[in-house]
Amino acid sequence: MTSRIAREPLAPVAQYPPELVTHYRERGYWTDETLAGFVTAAAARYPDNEAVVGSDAAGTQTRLTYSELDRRSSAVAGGLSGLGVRPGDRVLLQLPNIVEYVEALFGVLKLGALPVFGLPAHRRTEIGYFCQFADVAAYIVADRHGGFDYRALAREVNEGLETPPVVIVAGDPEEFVGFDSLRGYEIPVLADVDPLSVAFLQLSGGTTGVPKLIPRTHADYLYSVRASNPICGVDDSTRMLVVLPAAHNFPMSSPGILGVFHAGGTVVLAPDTMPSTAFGLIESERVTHASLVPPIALAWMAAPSKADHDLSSLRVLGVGGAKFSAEAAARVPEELGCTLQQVFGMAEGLVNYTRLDDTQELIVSTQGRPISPDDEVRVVDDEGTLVEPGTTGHLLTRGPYTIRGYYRADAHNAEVFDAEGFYRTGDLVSVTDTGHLIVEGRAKDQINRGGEKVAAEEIENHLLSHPAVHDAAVVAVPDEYLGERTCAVLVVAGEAPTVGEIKRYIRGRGVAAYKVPDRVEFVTEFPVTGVGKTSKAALRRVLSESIAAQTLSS
Ligand code: OOB
Repeated sequence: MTSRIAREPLAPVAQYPPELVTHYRERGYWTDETLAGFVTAAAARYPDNEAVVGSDAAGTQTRLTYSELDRRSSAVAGGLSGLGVRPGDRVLLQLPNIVEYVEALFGVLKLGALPVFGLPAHRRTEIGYFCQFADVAAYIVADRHGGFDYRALAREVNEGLETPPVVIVAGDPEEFVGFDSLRGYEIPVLADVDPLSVAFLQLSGGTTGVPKLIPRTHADYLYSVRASNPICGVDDSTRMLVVLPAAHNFPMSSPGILGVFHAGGTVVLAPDTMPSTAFGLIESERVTHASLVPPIALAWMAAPSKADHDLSSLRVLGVGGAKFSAEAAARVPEELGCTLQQVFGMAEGLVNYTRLDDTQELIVSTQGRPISPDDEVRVVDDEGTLVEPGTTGHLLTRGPYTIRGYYRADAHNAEVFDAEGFYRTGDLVSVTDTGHLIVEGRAKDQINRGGEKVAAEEIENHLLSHPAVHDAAVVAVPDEYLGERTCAVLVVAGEAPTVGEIKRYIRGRGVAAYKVPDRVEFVTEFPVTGVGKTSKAALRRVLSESIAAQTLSS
């Protein structure tokens, strides 16, 4: 079909020390299971169980058994191979929660190619960067979603690339390759994949000017998935509603889609995040599990339509990605009739869960404890000295499913991984005497906007490219619903642009909508620290005081 463009081999990634590889294998954490063989193995165990229920790109409600998913994903692998995609190549997925997402994911993995997980919200700047940085061979999108045309995005991205990927479109492909046309193929054998090799590149929340890519191996990731299942009560009777964008680490693996598929349960894909959509699906599909970020959990609890639906099948509600207030957490069992499970995880690895049989006090007031007995957690002060138990400090971690380095990021890796391989998470935590972590705050320069992460530096760089902006600082301001929103504080030269102009300008830079500053404030100068650097802590303080004053007076 298309002539093959030779792609760069995957760059080398930081390895786990050999003695730990042996240890993790001996403990049975790391096995020979791979994501390439994952669906075929599940189909052998549960051929006729329902694997996935959801809309396809055309909006048709679709149900696939494990055998059907196995067959369809093999066809995708064969079709990709026919397009010239080879094992080891990177394939960027940017799909909403439609059944083609799961078919595409496992198709890419079966071929031994590496998914790169884009989010539906990403735009020209992010997608162009991933394509270039990971030398992406194929880019899979839906035709339209949420009123946005992804074919137009693909055209724009490809124009800026020297070796553009082949674009595959679920739905109406226009001039691109139709996802449906891949379905005529067969892949005769599964790729022979090393379980210790990199399976995919996941996106980091990021703290730097450009997002970092996270290389996860088959063995490390599947360990976290298998070990999550019993902690979350996932088995073959599980019917899990996926409301968050499916490519996020949380709905993918904690325990997520992969956990459910490993156990032979059913994934129910929600086409949007509206509470009424979710409630309708919980009732009609007898959903047992769901994973949400705090704002959506709050919206579920507040939605009047709750009373119109039978939610009695719901057993476990996982909430994570951002801090869930103890006050809201306490209301979950009463208001939604299920057990709350707090989840504090990161795409880099470490995932903590409150246990289903923890006391109500622990479930409400902590963010859980690590999955693995071999997850090492250190809490240190600013000088790197271990703090007394119960005291707040910086969370460092290493373990059997936490990465040792980002993809192609040596300088950054030298900063965020210490000499012993511990990852500096940037989170401030305290640890209870039961080993549960409480997230107390954050030291990293990031805004957690209801679970979506925004790297301050990335947006500051965009702001600084505006001719009237002399200096820029992006900080979090408290928000009742999202927890935090972004505020751009600007020092301008000459006549100040309007707030609307600044927002339009950032949008025009081709970034995801959730990164566009919610507020814009103008100042004449920034407060500085003792060493003359902009003091974001002082800025945040001033802003939250002025917002509180505005709220009081309004
Ligand atoms: C999840 O992953 P990421 O990579 O989008 O973000 C990780 C960061 C953490 O370092 C922390 O700052 C924050 O998100 N976070 C939480 C939290 N869960 C994540 N902060 C407070 N309370 C929580 N419960 O967000 C993620 C990955 C896997 C499972 C769950 C969440």
